[in-house]
Amino acid sequence: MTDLSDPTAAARAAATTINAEAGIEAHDIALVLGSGWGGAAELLGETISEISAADVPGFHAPAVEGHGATVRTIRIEASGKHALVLGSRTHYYEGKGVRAVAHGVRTAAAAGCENLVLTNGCGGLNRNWAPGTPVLISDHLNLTGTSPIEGANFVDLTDLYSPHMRAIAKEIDPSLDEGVYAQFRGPHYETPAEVRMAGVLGADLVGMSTSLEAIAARQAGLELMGISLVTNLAAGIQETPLSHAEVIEAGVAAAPRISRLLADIVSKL
Ligand code: 8IG
Repeated sequence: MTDLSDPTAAARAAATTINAEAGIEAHDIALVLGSGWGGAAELLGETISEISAADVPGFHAPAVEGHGATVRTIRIEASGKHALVLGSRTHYYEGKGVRAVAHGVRTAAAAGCENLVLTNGCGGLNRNWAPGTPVLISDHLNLTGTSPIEGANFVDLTDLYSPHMRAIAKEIDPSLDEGVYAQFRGPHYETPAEVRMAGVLGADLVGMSTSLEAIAARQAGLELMGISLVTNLAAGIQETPLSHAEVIEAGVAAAPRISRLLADIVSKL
């Protein structure tokens, strides 16, 4: 088990392993693939190397079934750039601490990436977003009560979700909606009252990842975008209780379309 007591050193160690495995000096773009997004990698180009996340210093085996577990390097066919595809993430609700949550993003920066695409599956507050609808993240509400940043580092979060990258995404699919993502701690889903609260606060999407990673990414100097797959209407917005099976099912059904969308966006970066 890699010691994360020095997060920068841990990220450097992981990046060294990944770059060496791929036989390249640096990667260009990192992708974190959340629920439903696993199919995008194949469409990007040729996989140069793939290792189990468990073999990369500081990474953990995924806690949730349906989340991939490899770290892959892909040569993007359209641009010749190298994508670092993180098929799993550590969620804050796993209780491993914020260093574990931020490690993937910090590793991406240490591996040379300048751009980052964070994907997730989440609940939607907008009734017009049927399960399977992709939504660009315009901003977030971090409701976890914590930060991945340690010490007196007052990191600015203006335009955290790159307007430039969002514009590229909307060029590819002009029908893409945008929304504010609220990260709850989880792992329980929200109560209907909490979903109403999030709505009053300005949230359009509710999830359990992404915000903390985005903050760590900004600190690391990455230009990032976030894109959510609405796999369910948030609690109380839909009539029936939420189930993880339903989440997986919506992801599977939407996979071809959102994989194509993500690959097209990344090809333009
Ligand atoms: I997938 O409705 C998925 N992840 N917090 N709420 C929260 N996280 C989620 C949800 C949801 N759906």
